Amino acid sequence: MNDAGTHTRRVFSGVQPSGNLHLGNYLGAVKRFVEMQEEDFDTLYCMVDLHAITVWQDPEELTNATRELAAAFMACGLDPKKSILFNQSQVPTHAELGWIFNCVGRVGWLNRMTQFKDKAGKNAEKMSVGLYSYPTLMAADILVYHATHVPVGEDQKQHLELTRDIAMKFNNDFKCPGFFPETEPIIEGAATRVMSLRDGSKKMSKSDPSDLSRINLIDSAEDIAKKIRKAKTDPEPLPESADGLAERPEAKNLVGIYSALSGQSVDAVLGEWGGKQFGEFKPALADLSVEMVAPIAVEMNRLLADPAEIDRILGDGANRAAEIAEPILAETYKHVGLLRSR
Ligand code: AQP
Repeated sequence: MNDAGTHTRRVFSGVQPSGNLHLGNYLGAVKRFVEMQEEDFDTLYCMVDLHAITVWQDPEELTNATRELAAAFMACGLDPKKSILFNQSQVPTHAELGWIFNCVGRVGWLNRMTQFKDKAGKNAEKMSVGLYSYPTLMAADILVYHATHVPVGEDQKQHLELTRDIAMKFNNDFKCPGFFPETEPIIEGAATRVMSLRDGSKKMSKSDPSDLSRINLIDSAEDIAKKIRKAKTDPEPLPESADGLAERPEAKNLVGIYSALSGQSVDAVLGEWGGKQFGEFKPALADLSVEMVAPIAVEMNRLLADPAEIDRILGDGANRAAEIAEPILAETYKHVGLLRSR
């Protein structure tokens, strides 16, 4: 808490280093991270590697993916001088508070989480315990900094509601009103739910087996253009207004991407493109996507040429993050009654 007795305006958000960052992560989350870095907030952005290992990760690839994600963050505009950039496993307080929250959260609450059901499908029995308790660790990631605001895509809304439930239960159980803040989700990225380019009913995702389903930020200009050209569409021309997109998920997705990348409203995009065929619209979308996304890969490759510098930035970020988190964890232990004598 600050001198005024309120929580410092602090942003925390994380992305899993579980594969290439894609356009959905960028438009749903990272673009907003960059804007919030320039606003009146302390900002912490984390590569949540402990979340990534809730499903199998090849160890060498995980290390590389963590550096790639750090490079992607910086190439998108996150500045380690303005924001704290770090990977989760270097700050052990996340896991320590996560355990306490495993004891505060209820099994019934976790049973309602749709992301676990989506990821586990019919194989719930074979999933790791970590995947099931993912949301309690996510609550710890946020609350170990007393973060007040969390920018995320729409798919994370339910996890943030759980974070608030855990904060409130902790504050009630241990009679410490206001100790953990009621964190506010910021679901207002340029496009909060970008869908797969191959199936407009599925979200664009790192783990989709088809690389054609997503635009990776590391993709070359040629690949970006090819993926837009091959994106699934329907045979109708684009409608004149947003209502006409209601039953057309693929068209809605491509128009949404155009709108987010150009900064124009969906109605403005349809004002220009309504009545035209995808044969005309797709080349324009490909050009716009290449213009906006391809420079990110160029900068990422430049940063990745010096992995030692990336490691230095993450180490420095972890030290700065730990300075905020450790006193909050120490106070949490006191509330719970856990003895600390050293
Ligand atoms: N398709 C999307 N549209 C908008 N926002 C999205 N986000 C993810 N996909 C979309 C947002 O990106 C942030 C980081 O996500 P994450 O990597 O931590 O986890 P995720 O949501 O599980 O992402 P993926 O791509 O779907 O990864 P896999 O396939 O590994 O599960 C979050 O703020 C998320 O909302």
